[in-house]
Amino acid sequence: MKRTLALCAALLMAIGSAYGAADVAARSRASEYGATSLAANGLVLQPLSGYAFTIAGPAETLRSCCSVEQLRIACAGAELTAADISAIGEDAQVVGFRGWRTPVPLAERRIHVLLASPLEAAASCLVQLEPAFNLGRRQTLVFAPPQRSLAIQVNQLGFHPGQRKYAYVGAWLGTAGPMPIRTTRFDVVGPDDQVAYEGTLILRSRADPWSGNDVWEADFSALQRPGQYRVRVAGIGSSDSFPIVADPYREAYQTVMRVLYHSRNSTAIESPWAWPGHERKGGIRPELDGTFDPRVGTSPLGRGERPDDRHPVARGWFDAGDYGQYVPNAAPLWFVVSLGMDLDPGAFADGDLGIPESGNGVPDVLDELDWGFEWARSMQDPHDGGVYFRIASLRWDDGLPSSVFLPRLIAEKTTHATASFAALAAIHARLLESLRPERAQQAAAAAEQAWAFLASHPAWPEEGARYRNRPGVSAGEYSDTSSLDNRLWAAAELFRLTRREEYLDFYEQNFSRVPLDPTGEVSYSQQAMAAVWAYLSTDDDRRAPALVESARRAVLAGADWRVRQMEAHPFRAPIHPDRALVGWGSFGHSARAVLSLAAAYRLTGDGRYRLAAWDAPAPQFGANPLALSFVTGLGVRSPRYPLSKLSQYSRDGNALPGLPVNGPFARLPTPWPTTRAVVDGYGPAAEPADGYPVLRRYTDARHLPPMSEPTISEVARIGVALALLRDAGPLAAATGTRLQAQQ
Ligand SMILES: [Ca+2]
Ligand SMILES: [Ca+2]
Repeated sequence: MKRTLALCAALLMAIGSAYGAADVAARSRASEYGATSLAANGLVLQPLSGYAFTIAGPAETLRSCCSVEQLRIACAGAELTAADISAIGEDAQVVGFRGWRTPVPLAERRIHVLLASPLEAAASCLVQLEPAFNLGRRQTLVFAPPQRSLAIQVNQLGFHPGQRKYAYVGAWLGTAGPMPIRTTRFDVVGPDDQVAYEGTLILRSRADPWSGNDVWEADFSALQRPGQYRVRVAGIGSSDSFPIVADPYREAYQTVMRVLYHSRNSTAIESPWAWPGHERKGGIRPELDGTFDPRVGTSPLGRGERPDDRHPVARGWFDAGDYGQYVPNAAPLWFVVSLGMDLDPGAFADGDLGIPESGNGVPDVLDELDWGFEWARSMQDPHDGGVYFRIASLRWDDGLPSSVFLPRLIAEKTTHATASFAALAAIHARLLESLRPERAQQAAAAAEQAWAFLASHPAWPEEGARYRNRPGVSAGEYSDTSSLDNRLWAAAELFRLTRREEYLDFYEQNFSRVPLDPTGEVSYSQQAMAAVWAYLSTDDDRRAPALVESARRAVLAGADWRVRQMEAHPFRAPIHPDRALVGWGSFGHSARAVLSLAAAYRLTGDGRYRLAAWDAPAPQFGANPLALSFVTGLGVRSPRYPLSKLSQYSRDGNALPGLPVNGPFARLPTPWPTTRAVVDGYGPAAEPADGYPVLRRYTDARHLPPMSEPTISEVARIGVALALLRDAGPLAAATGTRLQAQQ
């Protein structure tokens, strides 16, 4: 035993100094299971602190655990007894899948060991897993106190000097519960370990059901000097390194919004604009884009279009993991860019995205919208102004766009798509009015033609009903049981553009018929809050003062709700307090709350909204129990397997940077074997099913759309949110003095 230890001591000198890198390697290896395999008995030892560590390995070989005898641990040469070990816990989770066509779930078991007393910084332990573990032979792992610990979670993109700054300290040991935090002191250190700030940890939530952790908060808001820092806790380790810098989201804004360029149809994606490895030779072949689905001509809004007739469709962006393109789903992009322009026109510049249109005198974000508008216009029927709902393949696409070989089918016109189109075209006309007047006129005419179609045709699908695919079609249906909100938005935007009374009348006569949910996002189905913002932003004396006040109250109610949730949530997430509702990005897309908060700040000047807006992105970028950024390529560690064909089939198979994955999901829908396997894999003793902490229910695998599929509307929401947190923007007007005054 001692001889082995002496041998390993030398080894450890090398390993110890590289531990910061090693824990990242261990972490990324865990997410590589989907691509490689657990079959090699690849056990990973991940230190959580100086007194706790996790052994992770394939569930079929690493047996359920455990006694001290099975787990022989010798620290600094002395074998530990039961008295030296405070607790041993375990948990299990599906961490990925092997194979694509018939995916095999890869279940990982983790054994968590809590020592009674911490190791000295230079010490180490040898952990011997006996054959009883089903490993076939004795395995030896080395534990040393980590330099960087995932038990300290922080926004990995950093902080503006004037904003509030928090890190969170805590970890979960499975069945052994929260890892106890044995100190109440923390400091913040620079690259040379020089202490820049010292503070006291405050308990925010004990045995927190969201994370399983005891959540301790490290508040270092008072530290405002720009630099590169880590939060350090004695006995635990340090956080990831992060900057305090005037413009922490400059690069992130560009990276996220450039997803739109990479998602363009009908063009080669190439150097110098493409990310290396993400070049591709073209979009869908023009002759395939598109033909009418057999149902179009005979649908209630059809005019006898013949099956298989060609109707050329071009440009736009692929909506999500597949290559379908949907008008109501794209419409929120115009809302968020328009909102961003209302709140801070200076946040968007020509040249800021590095796209082919950089340098043409038009803000790049508007160039990008114009690529989308060209497509949306091609989805409008020039004969009557009605708008086809979507263009998509019969079955989910595979491979790159240029390898799609079946004609893409244009689906029926719907009232929902036509109204969403009228709204987006009206916005397009307004945004381009001074920059490209001819284009603006074209967009305005298209918007009004769509509106005229709505006025002269019955609603379809009828109010209360939703669009259903015909048998054999697997493209998205995007359930929306009302088009009235879509129409309300179109009316408000057309009024804002034209100031014509008929649009004002429609809005004012129908406002009370449309349910408002200020806490939700403007989406493919819920567009009432977009209508409200358009009405509120139209400076016109003819508006009814009571409806202006209603609109204002709705915007503020949305922001107030978010502020309240952030104050209550252990990780300051702007989300509903019911944990069962976590999903589809509600936690993973926390930055989107900036849009609501910035709008409220504009209306009131109340600094609470501005401070909350700066807090909002943190859970998305690492201040979460997994210490993981939920946007590919951003932060210290981020997902590698988004559901994105453009990623999967890129030159090296690497994730396209800037994709916001949905992240944790409380109750996965289980019509698929993959999601079923994940739900069944939480354990042990995960019954009732909610016993496994909600914010740990995330698997980085493209097989799980509810966790891993990004969409273009989410890209735009996050991108514009980050654009508003710019150095010179209104939200950044904070100085240290003002921050103090407003707390
Ligand atoms: Ca430009
Ligand atoms: Ca709707």
